[in-house]
Amino acid sequence: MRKSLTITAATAALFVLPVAAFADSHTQEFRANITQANETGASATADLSLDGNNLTVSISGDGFFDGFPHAMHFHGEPGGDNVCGPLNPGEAGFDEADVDGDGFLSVVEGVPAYGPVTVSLTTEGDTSPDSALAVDRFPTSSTLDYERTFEVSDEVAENLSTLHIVIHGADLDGTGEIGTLENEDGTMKESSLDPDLPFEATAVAACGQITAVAAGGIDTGAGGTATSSSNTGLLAAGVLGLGALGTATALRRRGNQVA
Ligand SMILES: [Cu+2]
Repeated sequence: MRKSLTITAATAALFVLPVAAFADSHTQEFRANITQANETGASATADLSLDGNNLTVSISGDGFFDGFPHAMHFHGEPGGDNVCGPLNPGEAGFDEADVDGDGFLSVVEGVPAYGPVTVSLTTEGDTSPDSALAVDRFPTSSTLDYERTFEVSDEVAENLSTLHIVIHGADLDGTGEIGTLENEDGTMKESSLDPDLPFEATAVAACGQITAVAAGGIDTGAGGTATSSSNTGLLAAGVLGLGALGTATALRRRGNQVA
């Protein structure tokens, strides 16, 4: 009797485990540990969940300039060899990357390493490179508190782990304001992308490589689609469990944008 019960339990496990694995296999998890550039002291963690072409991106940051739009992008040629590159003075290769020798890494100076904008992590609307400077649609808090689900191209979906998250906007001269950094002649130092924007508005604040999370490395219970009420609950629990997403703004945003 005891033996048959054991066999039954083991047999049941053989059936249950593959089913559970299959149920989660369509969702892939990624993460990016985003570290400071230009010695901003800012950092962030991004968690990404890919279900087909639907990508959910959650970013919790710390130390970003509070009260100014932080343009955030995926950078890189999908499938290419991009890297965040030297981001801070003193790092190997920084002096070569800092072409104008001003001691700061501008957006354009970072492009040879991290590549072009592939996706714009806007809070609403278009997410293409066309929205790279949509300053009214990016997070503005020091913790970013970003959460959005949107559709990505096959090319991006298949090559996520070759891309990088770059976060822009930094108070480089420590005045407590964006736009006070000046050229030697006293004029406003301009963005390398748009002369109407201050250099500090688009300067690189932080960068992190997107990497795949090994299956089973995190709770795959959150891997369901939003069509199942039980999986939706688990997804919400998983997102909330990441912490630092507790502001009313973030909750409203999530309510609007996560189906
Ligand atoms: Cu960017």
